[in-house]
Amino acid sequence: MKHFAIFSVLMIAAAVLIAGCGKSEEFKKLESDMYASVTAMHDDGMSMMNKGNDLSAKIDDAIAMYDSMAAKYPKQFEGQSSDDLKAAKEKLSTATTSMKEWMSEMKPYDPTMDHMQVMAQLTKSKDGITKVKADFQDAFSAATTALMSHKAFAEDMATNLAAGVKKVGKK
Ligand SMILES: [Cu+2]
Repeated sequence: MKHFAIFSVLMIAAAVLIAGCGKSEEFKKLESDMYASVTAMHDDGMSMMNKGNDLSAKIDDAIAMYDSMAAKYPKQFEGQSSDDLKAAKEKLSTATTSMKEWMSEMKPYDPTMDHMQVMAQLTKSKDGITKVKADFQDAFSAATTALMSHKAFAEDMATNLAAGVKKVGKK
């Protein structure tokens, strides 16, 4: 009789676990922590995407400026190009596309799903957004470098032109 009672308790415990709602608190916490971390990375990705759009607009301005200056002063612009700006813009656009793809593939967290499945899904999402963020970081540094170098060149040229004008004026 005693053995039977213990057996019954075990059967009930097993039944509760198998019923699904029996996901342990520990597993639930692992899942929700992981989900929170992926969500935070998504938010980072969103603000990176906004920053990417701003930089892309700045690059468009810089390319327009470059083209008009290069047309006006072909001699001074010899050997120069706007390829670095264009390459940086391409990188920004690729990162933005990856971010949008990642978002469209992102599945909502389903707490009723099997723990291992949830963790596998969230790990895949986290790896994906980690790569997207790295792509943005890479594109930002390319964009910043290109914008700075073109700004420096334009400033040098403005200085040289002003000096040239002064010389001409003195003659
Ligand atoms: Cu988003």
